[in-house]
Amino acid sequence: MLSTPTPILVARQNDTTPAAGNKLIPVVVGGPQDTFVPNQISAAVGDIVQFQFSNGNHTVTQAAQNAPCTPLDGGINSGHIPFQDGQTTVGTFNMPVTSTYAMFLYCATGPHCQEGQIIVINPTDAQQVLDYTKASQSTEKSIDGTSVIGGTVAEIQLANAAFVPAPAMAAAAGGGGAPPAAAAPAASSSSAVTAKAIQPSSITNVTG
Ligand SMILES: [Cu+2]
Repeated sequence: MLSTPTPILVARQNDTTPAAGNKLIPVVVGGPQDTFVPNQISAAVGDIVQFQFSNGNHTVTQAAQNAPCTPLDGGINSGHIPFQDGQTTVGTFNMPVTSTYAMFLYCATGPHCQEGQIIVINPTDAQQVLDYTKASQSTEKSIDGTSVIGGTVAEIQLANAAFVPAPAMAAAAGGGGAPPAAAAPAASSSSAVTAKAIQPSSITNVTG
C-alpha cells in the first residue's frame, strides 16, 4: 500500500556551514542574462544551496510543478535582491535542503520567469527541466512572493562569488546591452565587441 512520505526536518542553521558530510552548493542568479546557473542541481538533505545574486534584481521563489511562476503556499522565497555596478559584495540567499523531492523555483521579477528564469533542484531528469522551462514560458505573468521564508539573506565578498559581473554598460540594459557608443565607423567586419565599446575607467557620471 502507498504511504505518505514523511517530511524530513533538519535543524535550521543561520550560517553557511553545512553539517559534516554536507555541501554548500552555489547557484548564480542573474548577470548578463536573466538566468539561474546552473538551472538544475542535485542536493542532499542537509546541503545548503547558496543563491548568489548577480546583475539585475531577482528573486528565488518556489512554485508548484503544475503552477509555474506562482508562489507555492508555504514555499521558499528570498525576496528581491539587487546587484548594482560597483558593488564589492554579493547578496545571497542560503537555503537548507530539507527534502530530495523535485523542487521548482523561479524568479518573480518582471517577465523573467516567462523568459525561462527557473531552476529545478533534484529533477527526475533533464527533460523535466526542459518541460518546466517551457511551461514557465507559457505563462502570462509572474506573481511575487510575500515574506522571506525558507532561508537566510546574507552577503559574501564579490571576490569569493561564483561569477564575474556583467560589464557596467551592458548591465544597465538588463542584459541586452546598449548599442556600442558611436566610435569611428569600423569596416563592417564582424569583429566588433560591444562590451569593449567604453572603458569603464572613462566613465565619471559627473555631467550636469
Ligand atoms: Cu530575475
